[in-house]
Amino acid sequence: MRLPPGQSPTVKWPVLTAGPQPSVDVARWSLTFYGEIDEPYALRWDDLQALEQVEQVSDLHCVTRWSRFDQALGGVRVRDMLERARPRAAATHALVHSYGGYSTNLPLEALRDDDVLIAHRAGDGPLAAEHGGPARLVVPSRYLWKSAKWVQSIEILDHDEPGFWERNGYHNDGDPWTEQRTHADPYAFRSMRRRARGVDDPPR
Ligand SMILES: Nc1nc2c(c(=O)[nH]1)N[C@H]1C(S)=C(S)[C@@H](COP(=O)(O)O)O[C@H]1N2
Ligand SMILES: [Mo]
Repeated sequence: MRLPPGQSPTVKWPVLTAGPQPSVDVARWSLTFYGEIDEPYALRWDDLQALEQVEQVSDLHCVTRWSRFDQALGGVRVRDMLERARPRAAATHALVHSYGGYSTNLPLEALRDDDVLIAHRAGDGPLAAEHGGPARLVVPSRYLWKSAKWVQSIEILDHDEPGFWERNGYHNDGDPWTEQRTHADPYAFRSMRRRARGVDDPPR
């Protein structure tokens, strides 16, 4: 079974972008790792190209109910990049930031999956700008809002911190197979966030 519940296959690749599309020039592009790591670093475009490249074919599942099968992708495994950053013992999560201000959160474990890439190729060409080119995160195991386009930095944290859509009603985990589309209980989610800040809950 390749189609998660509540999804329909699509042949074309829709574009979903909240807000204006940032324009990102490879001459100025960089990807920075910072936070709860022993070796913060930044990659320029040539550095990314010099790393071990992988090619894979992935199924992509958007929370708006389309699934695109067999998308060819090329790029670098995030696991390899994380290894170089040497996350500290307390590190548990990442907040991924994009050019233009988008963000999304993931557990470090999810970023270490084999098929999680910083992708810069799609089909047989460079990743198109509207799909996040020059480079985007791809996390096939989660709904596609976790796959940040125009990726700029990966912040390693010792706690979980919701990103743009996770703060705006989407589920914190986004597993397509169990249809984790939206927060089943927004009050409980906001309560978790308040506790992280040491703030009391208002009455329900
Ligand atoms: N930077 C950025 N990344 C993003 C988004 C966005 O608005 N900005 N949208 C997300 C959402 S909701 C989806 S469904 C996918 C869509 O990717 P696509 O446009 O390549 O299909 O990108 C995700 N990554
Ligand atoms: Mo989406």
